[in-house]
This record gives sequence, structure tokens and C-alpha cells, in this order.
Amino acid sequence: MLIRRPADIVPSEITPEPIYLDRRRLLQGAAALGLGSIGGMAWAQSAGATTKLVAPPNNAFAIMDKLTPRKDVTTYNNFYEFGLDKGDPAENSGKFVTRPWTVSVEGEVGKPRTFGIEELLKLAPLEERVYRMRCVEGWSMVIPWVGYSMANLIKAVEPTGNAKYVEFITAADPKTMPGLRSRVIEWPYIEALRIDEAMHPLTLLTLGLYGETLPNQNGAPVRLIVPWKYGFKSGKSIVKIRFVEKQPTSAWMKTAPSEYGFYANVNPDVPHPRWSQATERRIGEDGLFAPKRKTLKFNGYGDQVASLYQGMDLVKFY
Ligand SMILES: Nc1nc2c(c(=O)[nH]1)N[C@H]1C(S)=C(S)[C@@H](COP(=O)(O)O)O[C@H]1N2
Ligand SMILES: [Mo]
Repeated sequence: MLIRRPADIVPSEITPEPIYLDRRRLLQGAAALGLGSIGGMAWAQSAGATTKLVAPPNNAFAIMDKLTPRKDVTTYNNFYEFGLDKGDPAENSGKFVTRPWTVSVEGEVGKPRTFGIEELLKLAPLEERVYRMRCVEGWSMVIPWVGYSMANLIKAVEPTGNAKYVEFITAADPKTMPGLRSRVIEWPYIEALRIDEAMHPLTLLTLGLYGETLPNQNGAPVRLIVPWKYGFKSGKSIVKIRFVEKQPTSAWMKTAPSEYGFYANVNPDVPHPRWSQATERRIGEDGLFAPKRKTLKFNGYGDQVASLYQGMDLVKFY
């Protein structure tokens, strides 16, 4: 059973939407005044709880889509370390410990370094970014994330000329992650990007959502968000970032190489071997009989990212 603690209830949930939007405008004002990120000071000490992490919206990537209700964002999840059903992560992640937390950065970098979570919270000004998220399974959400471009962290560690790819290794703690008992994939869950993808301003080092720190089920305390790729590329609860010369084999590539490739760019024209990717169901919005939405190439971010794949056959590099 899912027990909701008071800390899980954020203003955006208990205030009617127009007021939430006003709050967003207010924050925009704060950004214009150069106040930078506000909030992010308090950090709950008990495992599983979230605290305020409010940041001014970055409207450079603004989209018109309606936000997916927080309730859906935090109860309909894929996080196999906590179980295979969509409700499992919210139900089974309460014992997962996210503090203290460190992310070690190693490999082909001039300045290898271990960041504490508090350092990551301060490495660059936090922004709110509303992104579409498209799962390879055919559903999508629109989520107000809090974080900053991964490029900030990458620049801080000074990649060498041999750093062609960036690998993201996530937590695998058998004591607090009951899903590790099932061998669906080889743990830990590993994902990777080409370095230019990782450096792209859209690629978000993510520390919160809906104005609070990340709930455990969404990848606390730090995760990746790559909005133009299928959701599985966005690894949760990252513990290690490794810069390498050769293309890494991700956990999903090892598990089912014919179904999950390295690139995984959202593409309605390239079906999964077992289903079409032409349409999607928007979680929380569509009624049972509502028509599905057309899936957009690069999840609608083509103007920003298509140039990364110029000259590449996107059927071959799926
Ligand atoms: N460590 C880890 N990261 C993960 C997953 C996972 O099972 N384990 N699932 C992925 C998939 S398939 C999706 S769709 C997104 C879901 O993110 P959300 O639950 O925050 O919406 O997380 C991705 N990151
Ligand atoms: Mo997914």
C-alpha cells in the first residue's frame, strides 16, 4: 500500500492550476531580476522524503503541452530495481537511502572527481524545464523537471580528446532494491550517450520535479533526462559517470540487442520489432476512448537535435 506523507504534498498539487501558473510567472520574474535559483536550501534528512527545490523556468525550451499531473508522474513509473509493475517503484522504494550520496566521475577526464549531492545541487543555477517524456512502451508524460544542463558537469571535469562517449552507471543496492532479485537485465542499469549528445543543452542533470527534490521512484537523488530519446536512456539514481573512447554497451542492449539500440531516438517511422512507435498515449490526459497522439520525430525536439545525426541512417542506428 502506498502511504502518502505530508512531505509528498507540494503546493502545485494542492493549489488550483491558475495559481500554480502564477507562481511560475513569479519565478520567471525572480529570474529576470537575476535572483538565480531560489529554494534548494532545505534537504530532508529522512530517506524517501522530498523537500522544496524551486527553480525559475527556462523558457528557451518551453512547450505548449499541458503538464501531466504530479500524481501520475510519481505513481506510474519504470524503475525495475524496485519491481516490474508501474506501481512498484512508488510502493517499494521507501527504504532506498539517497543521503549521503556521491557521484564519481572518472575515465577520460583531466579532473576526475567525486561530487557530493550537495555539490551537485550548487554546481550550476537550477532551472525548471518542462519536457516531454516518451517511453519506448508507447506512453508519454509532460514533466516539470528541476536541474541544469549536463554540459556544466562535463566542462568541470575537462574531458580528454579520447572521451567519445559518456557512460552513466546507476545504483544497485540489493538491500533496498527488491527488484534486483529478478534477472530481467544485468545490474547495474547502465546507459550511455555520445559526448556531443551529453553536451547538448537539452540534456539535463536532474535533481527535482514539480518544485521538489526527486521522489525515490523518479530516480532520487540525481538522474539523467534526455528528452528526444526513449525514456530508458534517462538513467535514474546515478552513482558513477565514466568518460570512455569506445561505444559502451548499455544494459538494454545486452538484454535485447535487436529491440534496443544505442541511440534510441524517438522516431515514429522506426517501429520496435514487436510494435509500432507511430502513436502514443499521454498519461493522465487521455480517457479510455480518446484517440492516441501522433508521436513526433525526436519527440518534437528535432529543431534542436536533428543536426547531431546528420548523414546517419536512423533505421540502422536505432
Ligand atoms: N536505473 C533505472 N533507470 C531507469 C529505468 C530503470 O528501470 N532503472 N527505467 C527507464 C524507463 S524505461 C523510463 S520510461 C524512465 C521513467 O522515468 P519516470 O518514472 O521518472 O517517468 O526511467 C528510465 N530510467
Ligand atoms: Mo521506458
